[in-house]
Amino acid sequence: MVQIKTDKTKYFTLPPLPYEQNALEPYISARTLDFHYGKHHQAYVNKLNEIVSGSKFSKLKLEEVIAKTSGRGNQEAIFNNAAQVWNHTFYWNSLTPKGGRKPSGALGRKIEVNFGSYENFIQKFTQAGIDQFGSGWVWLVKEGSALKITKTSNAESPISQGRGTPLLAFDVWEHAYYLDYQNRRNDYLAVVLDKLIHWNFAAENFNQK
Ligand code: MN3
Repeated sequence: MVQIKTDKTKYFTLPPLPYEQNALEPYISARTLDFHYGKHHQAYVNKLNEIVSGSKFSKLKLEEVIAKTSGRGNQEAIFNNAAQVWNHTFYWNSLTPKGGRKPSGALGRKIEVNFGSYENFIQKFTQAGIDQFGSGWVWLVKEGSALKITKTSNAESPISQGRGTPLLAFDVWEHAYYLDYQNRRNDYLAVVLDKLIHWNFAAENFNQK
């Protein structure tokens, strides 16, 4: 699981990208990362710091802020920004310029058993991304002994909903793909699943307890 560092003076900080901004080209451009990481992700961090300033939430870990504000209507702004900080960090770690291989080991076998084949998994995951109406996320999750593909809206995630351990996150907000793929969310899903998935990161999450 990703640990997000906290800086006591700023409460929450933007974690460094795990690769260079142009490392995911030509599949995700440096320009997209400049906006998506440098502007959108940074803005969630900035907004979160602004609205928790002086409150009890400024002393908590990011995961605790998410847990304590999830489903509380009056804490919606704190929840949305905290959850989006967490979700994006998890998403950057779900991608790697060294993708393009199938998962191996225990996770590879589990995907074949659970979904019938790796190709079936890709087909179902892509369909979930296409079917997510509006802004949201698609996740590969371990829930009990099963793997599941989960869709969430806006800032929601499996951790905010208590629905298992996330293995991979996939951002399907328009800002994730519009500069490179315009309205073609299906092309973004197909290319990134084929070229950029960080299966070793998913396996680390899968192998936890
Ligand atoms: Mn995003």
